[in-house]
Amino acid sequence: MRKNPYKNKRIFFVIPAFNEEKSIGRVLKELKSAGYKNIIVVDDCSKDNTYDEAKKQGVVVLKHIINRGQGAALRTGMDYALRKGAEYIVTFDSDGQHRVEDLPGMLGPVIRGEVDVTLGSRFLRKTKMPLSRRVLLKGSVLVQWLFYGVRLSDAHNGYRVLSRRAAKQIKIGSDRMEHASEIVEEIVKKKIRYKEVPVIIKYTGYSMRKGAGSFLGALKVLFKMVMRRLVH
Ligand SMILES: Nc1nc2c(ncn2[C@@H]2O[C@H](COP(=O)(O)OP(=O)(O)OP(=O)(O)O)[C@@H](O)[C@H]2O)c(=O)[nH]1
Ligand SMILES: [Mg+2]
Repeated sequence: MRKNPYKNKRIFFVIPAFNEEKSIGRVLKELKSAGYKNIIVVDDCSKDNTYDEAKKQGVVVLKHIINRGQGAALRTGMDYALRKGAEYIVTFDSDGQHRVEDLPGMLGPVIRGEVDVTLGSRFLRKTKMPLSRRVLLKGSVLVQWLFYGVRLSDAHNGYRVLSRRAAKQIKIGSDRMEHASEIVEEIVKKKIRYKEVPVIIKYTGYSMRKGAGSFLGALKVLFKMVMRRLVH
């Protein structure tokens, strides 16, 4: 496990969580044992024990009283982190797919002031992933390129680091999964300096069984991305 090399920086984690009682405890333990302190979980009205499991780890747990979606949860967590004086904000998943080992690589370019945002990319390194995911993710990359004019290697990766300045500039209006393309759109529109950083996303039986997983769900996100572009 790589320890936090930036102990003197105010790094805040915003972790959206929906029905992740099985994984949230382990994710939080790993972050804490690597020396990361300011952790905010946003429980989006989970039906299971996500809230209690997160609370047990002694981190801040915010709760939505209805399920509002991952985009809305990020907004809640980021607003809170900014109010608490965050210098850097990391958005990190609660289902165990993101690796703590990738944090120094993600944080470095922002902390050194080279860019204001780093976006994790699972396509800059050879990554094992199910074919259905590869096809859908590449579909989003294509939609983002054709409809938004932004050419990234990965379009829907929840692993990001934002400087305080970038976090203040980026407005997330989409409550659900479309927020990922909206964030990229905001970065480009507001000319925020960014860089993609290779990360490994872990695909496990657990991650595949739940979540945005369904093919239909992913197609819906793609459709909404296109529609958003057509009406804006
Ligand atoms: N707050 C909140 N979090 C959510 C919601 N849906 C998903 N999440 C969280 O957002 C993160 C990513 O969601 P996933 O469903 O795993 O999406 P993904 O990783 O892009 O897609 P997969 O490849 O299917 O895992 C996880 O930490 C989820 O717990 C939601 O409605 N509200
Ligand atoms: Mg996931």
